[in-house]
Formats: sequence, C-alpha cells, structure tokens
Amino acid sequence: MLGRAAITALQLAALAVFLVPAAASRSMSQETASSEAALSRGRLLAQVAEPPMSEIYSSEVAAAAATVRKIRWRVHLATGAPDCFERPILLVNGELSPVLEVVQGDILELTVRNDIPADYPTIDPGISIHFHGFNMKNYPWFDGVGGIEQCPILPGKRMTIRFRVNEMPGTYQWHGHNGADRMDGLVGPLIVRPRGAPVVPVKYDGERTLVLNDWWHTEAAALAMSLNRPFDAARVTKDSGAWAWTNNPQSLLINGRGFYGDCAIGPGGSTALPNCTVPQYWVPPGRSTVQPQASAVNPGCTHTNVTVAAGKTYLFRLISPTALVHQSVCFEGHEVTIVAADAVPIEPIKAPGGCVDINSGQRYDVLLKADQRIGNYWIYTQAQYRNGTPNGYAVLRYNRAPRKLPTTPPPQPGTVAPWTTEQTAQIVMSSVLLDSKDKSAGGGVYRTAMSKMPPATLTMLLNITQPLMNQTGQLRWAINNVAMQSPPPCEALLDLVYENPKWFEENVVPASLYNKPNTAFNSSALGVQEAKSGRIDVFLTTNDKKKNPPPIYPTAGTHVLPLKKGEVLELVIQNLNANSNNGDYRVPAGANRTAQEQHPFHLHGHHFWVVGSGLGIYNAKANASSLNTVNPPLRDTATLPQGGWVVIRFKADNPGLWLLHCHLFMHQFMGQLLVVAEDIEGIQKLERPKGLPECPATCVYNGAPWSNSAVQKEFGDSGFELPAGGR
Ligand SMILES: [Cu+2]
Repeated sequence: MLGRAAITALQLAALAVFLVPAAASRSMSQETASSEAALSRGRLLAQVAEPPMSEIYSSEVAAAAATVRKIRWRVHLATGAPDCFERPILLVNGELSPVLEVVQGDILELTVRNDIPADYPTIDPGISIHFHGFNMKNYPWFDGVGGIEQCPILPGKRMTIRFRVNEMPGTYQWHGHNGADRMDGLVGPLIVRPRGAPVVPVKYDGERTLVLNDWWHTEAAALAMSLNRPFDAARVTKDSGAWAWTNNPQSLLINGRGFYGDCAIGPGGSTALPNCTVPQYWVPPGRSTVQPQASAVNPGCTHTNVTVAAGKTYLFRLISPTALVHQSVCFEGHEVTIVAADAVPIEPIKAPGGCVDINSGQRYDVLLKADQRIGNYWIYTQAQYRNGTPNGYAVLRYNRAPRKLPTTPPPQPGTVAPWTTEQTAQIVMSSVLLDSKDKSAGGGVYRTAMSKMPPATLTMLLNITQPLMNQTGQLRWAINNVAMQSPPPCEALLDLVYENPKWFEENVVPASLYNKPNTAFNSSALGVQEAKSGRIDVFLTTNDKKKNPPPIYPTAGTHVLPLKKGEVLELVIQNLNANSNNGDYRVPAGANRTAQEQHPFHLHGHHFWVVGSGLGIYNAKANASSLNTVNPPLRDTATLPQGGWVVIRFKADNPGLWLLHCHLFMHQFMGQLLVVAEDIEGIQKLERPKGLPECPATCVYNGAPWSNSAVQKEFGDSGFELPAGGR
C-alpha cells in the first residue's frame, strides 16, 4: 500500500463522504444538499452504505413510473473500509454500489460526472459506465466501453447517457468499463422492472439484492500495472520491475461489507488498522460469537444483516461483479429455488445444498422461503478454484431474532463443491416463455427467448491460451493467439467505423504481415502501426482460414471479429494449455505454463444461447449428446470450464461493436477479449448521438509495461508507487 497515505492526505480534505439513506434513486438536488450538509459537518472518513434493499414489487408503481428517468451521478474518490481496511475507493454520490433501477420502456437519462481527481493513479484516464447484460439495441454508443464505443469521461467532465430501456426485466449490474475502475468499487446492481404484469409470474413477498464482490487492499491501478510488467525474468530490468500477481482477494464482500480476518492488516500483515478493536471473529470457528462493534470511524467494519419475516418468501437477486473469483453463495438451513439466470426466466430448479454457483458477470434470481425457526443463519460466499481466499459472510436474520451471530460456527472455505458441467446443464429456458405464442409479450423483448434456436450459419473456434509474449516478456491471455490491446482512446473505434464506410477494408491488416516471431517490438509498436495507416491497426479473425488465417504466433493487437447482418454465429470456446500455441515464446525454467483456468465469457450487445459445455477437447460428434438444442438458456455470461469447452450461439441482429471477453478483470486486462464488429452498414445507419465525451489529447496504452520511470513520470507528484516487484 505504498503511496496510499500520500493520496489520502492529498484528498481527504475535499473528500468527505456520508452515509446515504437507503433509496433506489434520488434527484441531484437532494444529493447535493446531503453532500453539502456532510461537508459542513467536516466528517472525514467514508461511511460505506449498504446498498438499499428493494421494496416489494408492485406492478401499479411500475406502470405509473415516469417515462424519462433522470438520474445524476457524481463519481468521486473517498477513503473507505468495506472490510475493515482503509483504502481509496470510488463512490457514486457518496455511496458504494448504489442500485440503478429502471422500468421497461423508460428513457434512462443518466448524467455521469467524473469528480475523481486528475492525479488519482489509473491505467487509463477517465471513466465510463457499462450496463452489463443490456442488449442496447440501437444504442451502441452508450454501451460504455472506453476506447471502443466512446472516449472515457475525463476528470472534471460529464456525459449524459440517454436510451430507451428495451430490455428484459430482471437483474443486471452496472459497472465502470474503462481502466480498472470496477475493482475500486465502481459497480452496482441494475434492476429492470417489468412494465405491467410480468410475462413469467413469480410469486414472492419481498425482494433482497446481494452484491457478491471480491476485494483487495491495493488500488486497482497498482495491481494492473504490476500485471503488465515483464513476466519473463530475462526481460526484467531494474527500471521495468517484475511481474507480480495480484494474489487472491483479501476479502469477499456481501453488499459492500466484509470483515478482514483479525485486523492484522495489510498484504504483508504489517500495518495495524487504527481504531480496530475487533477480536478474532470469523476464524477459528466457534471461538467468539460476539458481534463486532462497528466504531464511529469504522462503520464498514461489520457484516451485512439481511432481515426476513417468518413464513414469507423472498426473491434474492444475486449479483457477481468479481474481478477474479468464481463463487458459491450458500444459504444455511434454507432451500433456494433458482428462477432466472442473467435476467432470463429459467425452469425453476433447486440449488444443491442451498448453494448457487455464480461466476463473475452472472446474476441469478432465487426464491427463499423463510420457513425455519426464528433465528440467525449464515449467508456465506466461498471462492472456487482459488484456495486461500477467505469466505464472505452475511447474516440472514428473522424478525424478532436476537441481534447476534448465528449459533453455528461460520462455515469454512473449501466446504462446498463447485457445480459440475452436468449440473450447469440443468439450467434451461423457462417453458412458460418457450410455449408462449405471444411474441409481443413484454414489449417484444422476449422474442429471442421465445424462439427456437436457429441453426448456425457460421461456426468458429476460439482457442484460449496464456502465452508469454516474445516481444515484451509480458504474460497475456490470448484468443486464437491474439492478446487484445485496446486502441488508445484518441478516438473511439466506433467513431472510426462510423465516419468511414470503407474503414474496415482500408484498415484491417492481415495478421500475417507483422508481429512475426523475433521481430523487434516495443511498447509503442502499435503506435507505429497507427502512424503508418493513419488509424489503428486491427487483426482480423474470420472463419475463412485461407484468406485470413489466425496468427501462428501469439501477437498483440486490436482483435476484431467481423459479423454480417443476420448471420448466426456458433462459437466453440476451447480452453487449452498455455503452451499449445505453436509459438516460440519462452517458457521460463521451472514455470508451469500448462495450467488452465476457468473463464466467465461475457458478450456485450446480446444474450446468447448456451448450447453446452464439457471437459476435454470439444468434438462435435462425440459431444453432440451433451448439447442442448431444444431449450438452451439465454445468458450473457457463460463459464468456460477449467480444462474444457463451452459452445454459445447468437444471431447478428444488433449493429454495433460488442466486446466478447472474459469477465475476470485480470484476464480481460491481460488480453482475453475481442471486438465483434456486427453489421457495419447497420451501425452507419444509426444516428450518432451528440455530446459524447471529447477524446483525450494524449493516448495512453493500458497494455504498456509500466516501468518505474514511467510511473514516476506519470504519477510522481501524487506519491503513488507500485508495490514492490516480484513473482
Ligand atoms: Cu478468464
């Protein structure tokens, strides 16, 4: 946590934040008033508010809602201690992870102001807001990916996002999609209410929303910069510093709260948290069930209590925006029934053992009946595939139960098995939707969900590897041997496409032309290409292997997959060993480069059919029986299993540039993404909205290795320093 003190000292005086009363949305005038009142009280420490719990759904309220929903957000820096450890965090109007709630058919008019100080360290200056899971049909400009669809909102600037919410009702999330902002707290629930009666009725008495996040004690920029340093020891210099893994998260948060072990705080265990008098609490089991007291200066230093009334049924909206962790979330002593996945109704199924597997980017709606003895029960989250991550805990508290912890010891990590691919395959499309004859139901937003999955007109294999880049010594994640390097945000990619109908033809550079093994490469090589073409270089991947074969050697660039209108693309995403690239990247002695990891693949602009997933190498014939072509679920995020494959399918019916990427931030940052360029002519028919953010004068590659001298040059005055290098 080097540099933290300097930042907070610099910013504290201007960064008073306050506890915001729970409410789904507020007007700017109210926010400003509260903010000023808080400032005048001179309180310096952040108070992290629990995200407001949604009230009982009422279709009358929804139907009467305003057509234009104007919301103003001020995104700013504060200090907070969500898990007892104080660090800089990003808040919206003084609140961590506020709920954004809209009604189908509403026009959302969201004005976002970036009040983050210009010298707050970042790998990519400016912010943007993405509406995760929204198809954004006709609004590709507002999908919120910095550098691709818009230039980011720079410090001191604002942007108004305006679009009609033509989305399926259900549970989504919003989050920052520029740099690593979402790891600093810029994320929250996004809920779409149906206009009128829901198409798939689900009976319940109340709603609860649980945001299940992972959390580090180090600012995201420092973690990301360390990931960009040379992994290959032979490329490490004194100035470059060495690659450093982020490690597992320090905490799992439930609704922005967690509890960091025993207050021996800090990645090195060195720094004691001031005012932290809480005794050992979560571990060892049964040692103490004394409720830790949240002190006046450490209000975040406690867990979330979720209250329920005995005999009532609740819809829990489970949302995972994690940067790294695939979790199981469990409800002690209670059965839960899953009724929706990624906002789309599914055939209701019981979660095995009361536990739901939820990957980063995914959402599940589950029903829980409070049918147990009045008391306190654990809600706990557990990391899968990442041993050493502590559990997250909250308390399910019945009304009239004592204000204490559950009497049972807190369940420990490693006690819940992840779902198998067979269990995941039990998630299928709701028969109510499939059997419906009314294609206009829900404003027609369910049309795809109600349709039989069309046959694929185009099939493509995406091989996932983790190469070590010969050119830079950086460790990357690659799709078909291309590690995506975002274009510098001097102009959004979407603008280039829009301005010039021939842009793709003129600027697509066959990958075979450059980035051959052993060619000289430096961090500005892309800039050289850009200067040559006058634009940005692009690698093309198509199924036409003869014309544009995927690169043989791992390479870095803006990875684009063009798709014509009406095509039905089936993507087979295959997990491979790191060193199965045919490449000549070096494997450092002793390093295990055969490991595979699971990846939650998320597609912007679409819900896709999850046709199937399994282990081993995909074989169309041998795996045919495990594919579901009858009632596959429509999702926007699907797990590529460790050592396995996943098959997804979608129809190109939405003009835009849509990211397909691993939703683990670290993997996305390390190159595991590409841009689906869908129906370019269709894009050009859409009117470009006015008032999009101006692009910065200087282009910064977030793919650049951050040497010590580069960090000093960029952030020298802020006191920011990277964590010590090392592997
Ligand atoms: Cu991944």
